[in-house]
Amino acid sequence: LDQKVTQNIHEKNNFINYKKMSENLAIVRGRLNRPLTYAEKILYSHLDDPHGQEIERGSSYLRLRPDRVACQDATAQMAILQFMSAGMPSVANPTTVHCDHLIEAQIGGDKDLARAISINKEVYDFLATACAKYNIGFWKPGSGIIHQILLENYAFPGGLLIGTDSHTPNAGGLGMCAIGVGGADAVDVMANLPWELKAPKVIGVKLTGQLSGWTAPKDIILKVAGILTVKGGTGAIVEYHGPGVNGISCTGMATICNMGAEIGATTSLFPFNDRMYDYLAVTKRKDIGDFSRAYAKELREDEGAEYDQLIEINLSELEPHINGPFTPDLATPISKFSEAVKANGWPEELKVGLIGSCTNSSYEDMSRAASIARDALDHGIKAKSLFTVTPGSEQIRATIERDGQLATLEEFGGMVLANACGPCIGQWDRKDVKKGEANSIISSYNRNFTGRNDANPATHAFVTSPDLVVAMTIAGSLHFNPLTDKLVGKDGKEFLLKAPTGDGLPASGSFDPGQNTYQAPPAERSGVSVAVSPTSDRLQLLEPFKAWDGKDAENLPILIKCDGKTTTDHISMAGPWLKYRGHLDNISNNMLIGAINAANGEANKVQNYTTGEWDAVPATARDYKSKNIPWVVIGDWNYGEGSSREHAALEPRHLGGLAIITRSFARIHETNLKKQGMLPLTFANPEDYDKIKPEDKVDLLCTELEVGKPFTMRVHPKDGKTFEVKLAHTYNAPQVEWFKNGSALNTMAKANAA
Ligand code: MIC
Ligand code: SF4
Repeated sequence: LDQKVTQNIHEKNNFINYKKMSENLAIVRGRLNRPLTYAEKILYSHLDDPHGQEIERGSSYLRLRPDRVACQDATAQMAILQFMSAGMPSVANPTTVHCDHLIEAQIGGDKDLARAISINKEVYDFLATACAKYNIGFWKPGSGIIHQILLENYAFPGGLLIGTDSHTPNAGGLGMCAIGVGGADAVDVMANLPWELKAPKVIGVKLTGQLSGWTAPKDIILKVAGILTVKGGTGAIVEYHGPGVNGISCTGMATICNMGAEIGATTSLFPFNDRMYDYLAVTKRKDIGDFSRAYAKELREDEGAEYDQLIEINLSELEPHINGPFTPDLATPISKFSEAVKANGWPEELKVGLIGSCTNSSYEDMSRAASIARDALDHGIKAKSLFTVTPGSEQIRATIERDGQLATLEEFGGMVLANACGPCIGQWDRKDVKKGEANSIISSYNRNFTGRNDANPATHAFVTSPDLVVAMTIAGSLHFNPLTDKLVGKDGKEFLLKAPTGDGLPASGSFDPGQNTYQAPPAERSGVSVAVSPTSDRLQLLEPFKAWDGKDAENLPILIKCDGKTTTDHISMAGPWLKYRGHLDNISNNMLIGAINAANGEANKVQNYTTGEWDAVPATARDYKSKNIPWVVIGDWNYGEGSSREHAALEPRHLGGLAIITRSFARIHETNLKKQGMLPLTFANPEDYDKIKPEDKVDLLCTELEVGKPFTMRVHPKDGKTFEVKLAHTYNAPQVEWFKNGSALNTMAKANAA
C-alpha cells in the first residue's frame, strides 16, 4: 500500500492514499470491534479524528476529509461566489468544475453547443477564470455531463467525493462513496474544513441471479425505488452486495447508484470487483485497478456486516419496469403497464422517447439501444415517436461515432443532442405539443417531476431503461410490451423484436477521447483576475446575511402552506431559470412558484395579509421583506426532495424568510437551509400540519433553540384560540452557531478573523 498511484491522469500530485485509509480503519476497528459494511469502511477511513470521533449510525455527526470535490456549472457559480468571499488563494482539496447544465436542446448537438457558448459566455468566462485562479480543473461546455466525466476520469474505489449535484452517487459504480451536497458544503472542503455528515444508516440490497433478456441494470433501481419510495432512503447509504453483483457492468452499477438519489439515499455503493477493474483498464487507469486489487479486502463489506434494513432481489426473476408519471417511485412492471395506462387514463400515444443523460448514456447503453434500432431497421421500420439521444460525454459520443452505434441511432430517426443535460433539466425547446396539452414521453433519465422536462404540467413523463425507450418509440404507444407484442415490418409480416445485445466496453479495448475539452489550471495563477460586472443580470457578488437578532419572532405570516409534493423543482425551477443561477436577486423571482398553495389549490398565488391582495409568491415575499416582516413556509413530507441546488435555500433567506416548517425534509435541502441561516423545523407530531391554516400567524421561540431540544411554535388562528405545537430539529452545536451568525459562511469568516 506504499505505492504512489495518482488519483487520475490529469493531476500529477494527487495520490490515492490507501495506506492512510487502512491506518484510520485499523483505529476505528479497534474501537468498534464488529464487522463493518463497505459504506462504513469508506466513511471511517476518511474521518478527521478516527480516535475521538463518536460513531453511532443514524445519530452522530461524522467529521470527514473527502478526497475530492466536483461542481457542475449551474451550482458551481454560487459555490465559487461563496468560496471567493472566504478570501483564500486556492482550493485546499482537488476540485473540478463541469459545464453541462446550461446547454439547451433545440436542433442538435453542434449548433446547440455553439449557441450555448455564446449565450452563456459571461458565465463560462467567470467559471473558467475562477477555476484558473483557484487551481480548479475546468471541463468546458461540450465535454459531457459531470457524473459521466467523473466516472471516466476521477472516481476510484474506496474514495470519498462530494459533489454539488444530487446525482453525484453515480460514482458508486466505481466503488466510490460519492455524496451530493449544496455549494456551501463544497466550500467547506475547498477551504480545508472537515465536512460534516450525520452518520448514515446502511440499507443492504442483496442481489442474486443474473440479468437477462430485456431486463437491464436500470430495472434494479426502478424496482428498489418502488419498494423504498422517494423518502425511504433518507439518512441511509444503500449498499449492494451478493453474487448477482458480478454480472452487472461497471456503468450499469453507476446507473443504479445514480438513481438512488430518487429515493433520498445519501449515496449508493457497489463493492470493488472485476467489472470495475475492466472499466478502469479501458479508461487508462489500469494502475488504479491493480492498486485496488492490493487493497481489495477493505473495498467490500466484512463477513457478517449488519444492515439496518435488508432487501433481496433475484435478478433472474426481475421484470423490466417503467416508473411514473410525475414521481420516480411509482413502479410498474412491463407486464402490467398497459393495464395501468388504461386504468389511470394516461395518454396512450407516446410522443417522444429520450435516451442518454447522466443516468444512462454509457457505451453499453448506447450499444444495446442501437441493437434494437438495428433490428427495427432490418424490418424496414423506424421510430414512430420523436426520438432524441444525449451522449453523456464527448468520449462516449466520439466512440459510438467511431464504432457505428451513432449512425444506427440517427438512421432510426434519432436527433443527437449535445453532450449535456439538455431535456433532463428542462433545457428543451420542445415544439411538438402546446403547453397544457396532455401527452406522454418516456426517457432513460432518473427524474420525472411535473414540468421538469418541458415546463408543461400536463406532460406525463415516465422513466425506464434505454432499451424500453427505444422499443416503445418504435411502436409509438404506451401499450406496447416488446417481450410479448409483435410489430409489423415493411413487408407486412409480424415480428417480435430481439432482446437487446451489445458490448459493455469497446471491443477494440479503448475509447476515442474525441475533442480535448479540459482546461488544467495554470502553474502561475497569481496574475489571473476574476471579473463580476456590477451591472450583470447573470452574476452578482454575495452580501453576507444578517446575524440573528437574539429574539423570539412573533406574529409571522405563513407565506405559503404547501400542499403535497414540494421538490426543489417546485421551490426553485430550472429550465429557463438556470440562466440566473449566479445572481441571487434575479433567481429569487422563481421562489416557490411551482408549489401548490393549500389555501386555493393553485400554484404561485398567495394572499398578502397586509393588503388582502392575491399575488405571486416571490412578489408577496418581497413586499413582506420591504415591510420588515419575516415569514415562514409550511410544508408536507420530504420537502426539498430532488436537487442539491442551494438556491432553494438561498432564495427564501434572501427574501426575508425565517423558517421552513414541514412534516419532513430531504437531506441535502435540510443542510442547505441550515447553512444559509434558515431554520428547518419539523412537526414533532406530523398531524399538526393539518392544524395550521394558511392565514394563521405564528410565533417562533428561537431563544429556545438548543441541541436535542424541541422548539415551541405558538399558533394564532385567524379566528380562534392560540395554541402551541412542538417542533423538532436536527441542529448540533456548531450548526446552532450558523443560525446565530446568520449563515455558515459568516461563521467561517468570524473564525478566520479571530
Ligand atoms: C437535477 O438533476 O435536478 C440537477 C439539475 O442536476 C440538480 C442540480 C441543480 O439543480 O443544479 C441536482 O440533481 O442536484
Ligand atoms: Fe444533468 Fe439530468 Fe443528470 Fe441532473 S439528472 S446531472 S440534470 S443529466
